[in-house]
Amino acid sequence: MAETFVWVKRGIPDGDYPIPSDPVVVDQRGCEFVPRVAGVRAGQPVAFRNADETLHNVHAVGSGSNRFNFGMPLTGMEVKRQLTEPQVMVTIACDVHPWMRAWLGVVRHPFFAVTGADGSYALTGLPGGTFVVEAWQEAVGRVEQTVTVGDREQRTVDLTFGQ
Ligand SMILES: [Cu+2]
Repeated sequence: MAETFVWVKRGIPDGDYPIPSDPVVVDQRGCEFVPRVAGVRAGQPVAFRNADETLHNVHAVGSGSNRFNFGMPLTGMEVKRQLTEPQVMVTIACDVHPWMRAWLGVVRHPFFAVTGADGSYALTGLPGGTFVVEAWQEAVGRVEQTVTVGDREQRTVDLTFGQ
């Protein structure tokens, strides 16, 4: 299933995982958010852009500092914000166009991915250990699976959503 957010929900050791300074870009284009689903590190900048010749806003419906709302009145404008609290997922809405939705997975570590058109994903660089891997998809919800991986071992984890 495409546009599914996959992340390691439990088992990642506490530690200092460097946060990229490059922003994750979320565009408003053709009255849709592009991309619709993305992952971002807690504290990493998110660049919200408006490519349309119409008014949008960005309404983040998260907890704590992941809750904000600002207008995007100008074509080509960009506003950078940080979502600082780990939270999977934070809904991003445009109140002008109720169908516009995006979802950001805000994670304290770098072990997350969004599935491609073929439904595949890859989580790389994990240390060995036992992890809970969770998948979230907007229409069908969440599923999780526990997996044990050795150092430098490759494992395939197929996550199947129930009916
Ligand atoms: Cu809009």
